[in-house]
Order: sequence, then structure tokens, then C-alpha cells
Amino acid sequence: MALVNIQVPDIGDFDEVGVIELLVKVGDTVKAEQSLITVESDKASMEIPSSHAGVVKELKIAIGDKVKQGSVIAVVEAADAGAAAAPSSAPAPAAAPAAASVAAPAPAPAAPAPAPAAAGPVEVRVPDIGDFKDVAVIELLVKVGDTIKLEQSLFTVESDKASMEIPSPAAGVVKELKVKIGDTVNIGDLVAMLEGSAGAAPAPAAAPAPTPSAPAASATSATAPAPAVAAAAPVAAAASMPAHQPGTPTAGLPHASPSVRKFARELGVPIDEVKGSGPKGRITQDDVQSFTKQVMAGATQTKAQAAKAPAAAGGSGVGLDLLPWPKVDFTKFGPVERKDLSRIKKISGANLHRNWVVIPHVTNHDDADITDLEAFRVQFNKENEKSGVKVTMLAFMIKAAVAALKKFPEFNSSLDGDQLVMKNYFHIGFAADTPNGLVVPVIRDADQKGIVQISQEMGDLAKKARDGKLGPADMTGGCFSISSLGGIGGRYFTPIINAPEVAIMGVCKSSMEPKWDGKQFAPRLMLPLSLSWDHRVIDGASAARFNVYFASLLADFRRIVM
Ligand code: CAO
Repeated sequence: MALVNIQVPDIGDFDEVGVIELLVKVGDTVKAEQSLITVESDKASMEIPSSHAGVVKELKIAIGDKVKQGSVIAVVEAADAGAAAAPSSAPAPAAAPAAASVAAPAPAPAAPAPAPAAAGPVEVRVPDIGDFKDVAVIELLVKVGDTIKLEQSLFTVESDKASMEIPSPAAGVVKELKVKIGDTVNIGDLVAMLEGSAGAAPAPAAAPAPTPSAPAASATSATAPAPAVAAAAPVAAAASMPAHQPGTPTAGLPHASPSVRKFARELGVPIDEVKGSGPKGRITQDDVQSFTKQVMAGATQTKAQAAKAPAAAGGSGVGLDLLPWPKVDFTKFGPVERKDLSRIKKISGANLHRNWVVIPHVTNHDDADITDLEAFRVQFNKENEKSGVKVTMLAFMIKAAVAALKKFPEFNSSLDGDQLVMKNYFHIGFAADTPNGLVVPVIRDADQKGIVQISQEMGDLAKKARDGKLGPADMTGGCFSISSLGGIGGRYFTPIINAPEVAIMGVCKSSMEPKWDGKQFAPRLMLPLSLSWDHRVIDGASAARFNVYFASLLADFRRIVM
């Protein structure tokens, strides 16, 4: 066992490159040639592999650091003496033939010599891309009819460790694509035909000169310039040309390292639909994983799945089987104006839609007799007018919700795959209507707070909500929510569960109703309750019991201390 410094190998023309991804952590066991970090310049990204198998003892760099040839990136405790004996700097090509061969694009051609104006047909052939053989076409970046600029990337090829773009040797219009995704190509292969625009395209020196006998009308054969990443010498780094220059949105092409692309392909994830969370929108392995989890949980759909849904209408019963959303020209029926949805509406709308579609909701309705509680509340507020705090009915309901969650713990849970996460804390959310839309601030540890304190905190949070000042910490971590429309009106409604919670209590306006007390009808103040619950977690009998218990607490609040 020996400690080996893993250094940045010769990375060709790049002086200093930024570290954008750490692919291993201290304690990881790595294989020889396993990628350790990803570095990126403004034009290319590449993974730096380990020259030795072993255990990562130390990482010498952090995301954002700049490194160059010779910089030590990690200390690895080499697994065997042979490996440890190998040079501890850049892996020599002999020691790492596979990596060297994939990552050793041939030297870039000398400075391009101006070629004749490429008016007329131009053949695009695969340039000298180094030692690569049979590399797969993984992306077509243009289509027939596109007008392209000189050196605009036409398609991306990828070996097992490196990917690179093949740029166009001329400006013009794409007339024909000779390859499709999945084809393999080699140096010199004809991959596209262009109609060159006059005065375009200096071709690289390597491009054969056009035949004098067939000038403008005949096909000009031009080899595309070698990819910009082509390093001057064989290196052990796996070179990756991002599909677009970082920071330059080019036709929405995904920005990911070769290993992440490969990972996505293995999972069948359409990488262009994954949102990158890395620097400059780079797609990381975690992004691909969380996209996969969302699709598996039914929280999102790939475009292909969405496209299939209408086709399956009346058929499989799988998927939503929905018709496309109707496109209506409303101006045909009368004057209209358009208004953007508020930011809150956009966010809450997407969440509500997911929750409505994913969770099998059932809503139980019941009534609570709050005659005595309301009388007490009014009396209490009268007595404490000077305190400046108004005790609200909602505060009593929050306290009642805590007691009901304690009695029926599955209501204080979240579904995680085949498991229920049972919570031993009691944070209760309440829906608050704001000029910009609905938000749900959370009263934390409501079990440890009294009604007056809860009323005060609710008042503060509701004000913060109306002023648009709620932060994420004010709205996360809830166990159960209450949505009260009591101050407005209505009888019953079907509130949507605020996932990952599993139930929500909707409350409407109380009203005086005649209730039979065994001898006569008596006027009682009745509060309509609507409890929506997730049928994957809760069953109807528990929901009915929860409602009955909740109502009994409001009917006689002394029960709360029993
Ligand atoms: N029945 C009858 N009256 C009620 C009541 C009920 N269930 N709940 C409250 N009221 C009355 C109160 O007595 C008060 O009247 P006074 O002003 O005469 O005292 C008035 O309504 C306002 O009540 P409040 O100050 O106690 O406020 P609140 O606690 O009811 O509500 C808040 C606060 C933030 C929840 C509320 O302003 C709000 O935003 N509600 C809307 C929630 C919502 O949009 N839910 C729907 C989500 S699904 O789309």
C-alpha cells in the first residue's frame, strides 16, 4: 500500500481549467482509470481519471478551483504495489492504454488555411478525431434546411469515455444528413452535404482542394475542422466537448459530461429533458437520478410518455389517457386580454396538479358543534382586547389537529416508497390567501404552544404572506394542513392534500342550525369540516374516526387535556 498523488495530466492546449464536478469522495474505492473529477474550460469539458486503483484518502481540490497540468487533485492509497510503483503523475499512455486511446484526439490541425469560397455543394466528412474508431453519433445538432455558420457544431459523437462535437467546415444550408443517431463513424466518412454560401468557410489545411475542372457546380469536399478539444499529445483525460459552449444556450442542447450522458442512456432517461443543477446548468448524475425518481413516482412524465397518453385513450388504462388541452381562439367569441400567472400561482399550480393527479384523494365531510367554543372565544377576546392579540377559531383548530394527529399517528406521516415516515413532531400548515395566490405557512411545534401564541404567530405569518415576505423556512416541514374558508363562506369543499402530507382539513363558514337535543330542536353553531386524505395511507374508517374526534374536541375543548 502506498500513497500516490494523482495529478492533472497533459490536457493539451488548456492552461487553467475550472473544477466543476467531484465524481468521488474521500473513502471511495476507485478503479484505475475511473474518473475522479470533471474540469471545464469555456469550450470543452473533460474527466480526469485516476492513474491507480485504490482508496481516495484526500481530495486536494474543491469545486471552483482552477487546475492545470501537474496540479495534485487527490491522494489515493494504491491497491497494489504494481500500481503504486507506476509514475504518480499523469498516467503514462502505456500504463493506461484504454484511457489514452479514447482521450487522445490527434493534434488539432495547424491553423486553418483559407480555402476557396465554398459556394455550391460541400461534402462534410469526419475530421481527424485521433485514435477513435467506430464512434457513435449520439446527437444531431442540425436538421435538413438549417442555415449554419462556419464551425457550427453539426453533430456529437461519443466513445465510451469522450464526446465531441463535429463542426461544419463551411457556412451554408444543410442539404442532406448522411448519418442518424446510433450510426458509427470513422475518419473521412461522409456525414452531410451542404449548399455552401459564397465567401464562406475557410476550410482547414487538410481539406482537399476543390478540383479545378469542376469548380462551383461540383461538390467541394471539405473535412470538418478537428474538434477544438483535440489535444496536442495523448492524454489520459477523457475529453468531452459539451454540446454547446457553457453559458451559451444553443438550441437547448443538454450540457453534461460523457459519463453522465452514458448513465442517462443506460436508464433510458432523455437527457435533454433533465434540468441541470450544476454550474451553468450542467446536468449531473444526481440530476439524472432525481429525474428518474420523479418519473417513477409519477410526479413527472417524459415527453415520450406524455405523447403516448392520448394515443392510449380508451386503450391500455395505463397513464392519464388524456385528450390534448383544447386550443381555443377566444377572440372569436368576444374581446379578451392576457395576463401572466403570478409566480406563486405557477409554483403552487404545478404542485397542486401533481398532488391531485398522483394522490388518490377521498374527502369526508362532517360538522362540529362550536357553539360553546365560539362563545368562549368571543368572551376571551373581549376580556383581552388590550393585549392586541385576537384569538382565532383557526388557532383552536390547529390545537385540535395536534391532538387528533397524536391519536391517529398515520395522519402524521409521509409515504416513502413502501414505507411510512412517522413524524414525532407537530408542525401545522394553514392556507393563506394572498393577492398573488395561495401559500401555506407552517406553525412549528404547535404541540408546545398555547392558543394565544398560535394566534399571534398565525397573524404574523399571514401578514408576511400578504406582503410576499415568506421564506422557504416558513413554508416547509408541515405535517398536516388546515384550509379555512370560514371567514368567507361556503358549506363544504374538497381540499387538495399538500404532499408529502397525507391529509388536510378544509373548514367552511359556521352557521346556526336547529339540532335535536333529544327533547327539542336547539340552535347550535355548526362548523362544516371537509377532511381530504390519501387512500394509499389512510382508510375510510380512520378518516371518519379522525373527523368525529376532531369535531368532539371543538365541541368540548376540555377533551384536549384528557
Ligand atoms: N365560520 C364563520 N366565521 C368565521 C370562521 C368560520 N369557520 N372562521 C373565521 N370566521 C370569521 C371570524 O370570526 C372573523 O370575523 P370577525 O372579523 O367578525 O371577527 C373573520 O371570519 C376573519 O377571521 P379570522 O381573522 O379569524 O381569520 P381566519 O383565522 O379565519 O383566517 C387566514 C386567516 C389567513 C386563514 C385567512 O385570511 C385566509 O387566507 N383564508 C383563506 C384560506 C384559503 O384560501 N383556503 C383555500 C385553500 S384551497 O384553494
